Amino acid sequence: MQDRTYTADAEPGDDATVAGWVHEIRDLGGIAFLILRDATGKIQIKFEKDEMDDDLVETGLGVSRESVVSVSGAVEEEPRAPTGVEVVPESVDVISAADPELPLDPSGKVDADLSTRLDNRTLDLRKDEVQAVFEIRAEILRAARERFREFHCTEINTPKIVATGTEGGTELFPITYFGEEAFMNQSPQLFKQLIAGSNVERVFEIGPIFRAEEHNTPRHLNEATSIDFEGAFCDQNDAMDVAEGVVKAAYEAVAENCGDELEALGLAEDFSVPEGDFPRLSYEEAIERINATGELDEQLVWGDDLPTEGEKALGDDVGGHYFITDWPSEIKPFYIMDHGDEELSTGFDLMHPRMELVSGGQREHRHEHLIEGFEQQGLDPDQFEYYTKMFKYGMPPHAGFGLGGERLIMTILGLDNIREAVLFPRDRQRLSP
Ligand code: AMO
Repeated sequence: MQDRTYTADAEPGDDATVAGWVHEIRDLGGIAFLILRDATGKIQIKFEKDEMDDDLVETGLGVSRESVVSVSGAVEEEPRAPTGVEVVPESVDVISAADPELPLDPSGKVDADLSTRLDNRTLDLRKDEVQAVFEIRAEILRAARERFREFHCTEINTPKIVATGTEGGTELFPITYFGEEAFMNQSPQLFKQLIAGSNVERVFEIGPIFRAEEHNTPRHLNEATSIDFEGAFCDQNDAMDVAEGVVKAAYEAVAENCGDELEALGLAEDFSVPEGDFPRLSYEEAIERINATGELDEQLVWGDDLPTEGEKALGDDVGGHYFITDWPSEIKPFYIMDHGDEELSTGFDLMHPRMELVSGGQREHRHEHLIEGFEQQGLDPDQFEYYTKMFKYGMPPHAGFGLGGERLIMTILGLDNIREAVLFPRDRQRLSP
């Protein structure tokens, strides 16, 4: 709309047209206020009933909450108004009247459960604290992109419809692709490696991954956003440096650029950026420390995957982000390289005390070892020939990682449920909206 002024830009002395949603109507008798809200904030519209045209008063005060209106009038200074100014209306135009029966209350006075909120995201996002999550999400992704560029990475986009999966066959969503079986991609893993093997060398991708996991938990989605890195001539330590840099950049950007949003979420006082280097514990040290906490009924032994309670106990013990390195090869994917000694892999995880954020490692770049890895994993190397073939034409050593975008946002903001970090989550129960 050409002549529209954002509420935040309305200055005393202006003749302005403001447009937005009816947040609230406060009727005090002879005087009444319509509080109008837009993306920049709220403004008070004053109705002096005896001094104004009846039709104008009726339209302005008769409109239902959350209707979209446009109001033209003089902007005046009013120290008692929440923003120090108010509009004295000359005309009120109801552009889109809202049904008075709202499925949720955007003023937040009445709480709604998460499911009602997700079913009505448009209304839910009218709340400052919900909008703040997505403004911060955008800032975190912007900061991640910027940090990757500082690490000389090129942003890539890889296919999401694929012929084969890599992260475990049971977790694939099958689809039909012109009569052939295909799948939604679980990870850009193989594609990012193929590009790192060209002389583009360092790449990143921020995009969707699809996991047909049955479990329904506060930290799993069936469609998540993965922040992926892959770099030629990198080993696992370089990849850990990049992962640490990206996670810290996200915290720093939120601290520097999201003051109002943190305020809306009630986090402004306590928000802090992680300090110092993230400790790097070997898997062996990790299981020893978990066993020493005494939190588990059974002691962990070499080769065990870390149970959620074990991760929690270790997270409480370490008290901040930390890496777990040198995992047993048998519990890491086939594309992760071993450390000379076949027992030990170069795989690593980056943990937040609440959950795993990242997995990564140096990759197997030797063609014959890669083929053996596929076979050991029970995968048919012939199906992956498009990938393995490129390892015959000059594949440098390379390393990378995948960082869960929603888990990053969730842990930075202390959200209880990962679904709060996604506009339209996909989970076991939710395919729409
Ligand atoms: P992985 O499967 O561990 O590794 O995934 C990497 C990170 O992605 C996030 N993540 C998820 N977040 C929410 N819901 C899910 N269902 C989900 N699954 C994964 C987690 C996890 O740490 N190809 C490797 C990465 C690599 O080695 O580069 C991979 O996909 O935060």
